[in-house]
Amino acid sequence: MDFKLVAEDSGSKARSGVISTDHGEIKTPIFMPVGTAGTVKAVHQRELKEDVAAQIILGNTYHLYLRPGLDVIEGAGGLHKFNGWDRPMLTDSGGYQVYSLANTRKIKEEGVTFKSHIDGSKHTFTPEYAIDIQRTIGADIIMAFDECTPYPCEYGYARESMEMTHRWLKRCCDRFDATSSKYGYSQTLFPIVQGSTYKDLREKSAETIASFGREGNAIGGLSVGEPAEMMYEHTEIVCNILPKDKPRYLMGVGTPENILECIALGVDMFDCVMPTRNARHGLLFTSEGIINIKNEKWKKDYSPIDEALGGYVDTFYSKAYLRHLTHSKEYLGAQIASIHNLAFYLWLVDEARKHIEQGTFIDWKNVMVKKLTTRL
Ligand code: PRF
Repeated sequence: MDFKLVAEDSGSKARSGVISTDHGEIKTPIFMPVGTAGTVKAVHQRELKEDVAAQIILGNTYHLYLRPGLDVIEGAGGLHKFNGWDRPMLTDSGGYQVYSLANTRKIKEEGVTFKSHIDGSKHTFTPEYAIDIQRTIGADIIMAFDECTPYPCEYGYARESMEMTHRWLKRCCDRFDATSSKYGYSQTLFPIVQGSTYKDLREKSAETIASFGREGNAIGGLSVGEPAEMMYEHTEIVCNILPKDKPRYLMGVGTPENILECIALGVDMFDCVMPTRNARHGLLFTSEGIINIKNEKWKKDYSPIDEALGGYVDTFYSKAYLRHLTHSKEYLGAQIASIHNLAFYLWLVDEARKHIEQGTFIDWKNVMVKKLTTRL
């Protein structure tokens, strides 16, 4: 993997760049649609390319390991071959899903033992095993195994957890460096900063993570219920320490507003279930503001969903039709809304990139944030 900075904004810490992987390039800042189980819910791979313009998608170690299982993915020749997505992919390590989804998990120095949310079966993820699994899944960018602390979190617990995450990182790196990719293209490992909402811990963690000298770095443990201002504060602390010449990935963030604010702080990569999950409930992010497509207001609004985006579903289908589909719980409603919300997120980060490169980012961002938080 390689990262080249293209432009830096003069009015903020925003930057644009290009990540190169064996499955192609990613222009940053970028949003990565979440494809938990090897599929971005309700969206075809072809639509992801043509209508959403996704450059990289995410998969989850926890889910893919439990179902379909490693033998199935390895038999296909890795996740790219299995799901037909031939552009870059990233997998999260399970170091978050285990805490948010699995039942009765036990965290020890050796690793985490948990019960599957699917059938209750018992499993253990160690840092080494999380790497082995991600070697088998075969994503281009894989994540270190960490503990994401809840919010709020007592200082003592946050410190001990962070220190364990750092020891786990050493074990992840050792395993990663002692093994190689299985499918003939290269993989890279990103470590994850933790430290809850404590400034000194965040600084310590960012310094420790940076000292590992990996090709990119991630920020975890945020957007877990803390106020947005607190998330920005800690993102800023960490971005000011993580090396400038490597991509920075803020995990699980966020709303369009969160993304723009964090781009201004120097974040390059984002992922979140929000655009797809909200879409399935009829909540749309548009270039004019937020829409609940179920509202009476749209019953006879035959205007396109979002003409400014210019894509197929946004110019072809009307709000009234999408409202009808959503009310009728039709699959096509979820599909159109998901494609729309993702296309909007990808449009937003692409606009951000253009404004960074034109030197107009901050003024544009301030206008956009107002617009995007308006409920129509
Ligand atoms: N760690 C990992 N994945 C994550 C997070 C984390 O802290 C978050 C926190 N927002 C989302 N996804 N491994």
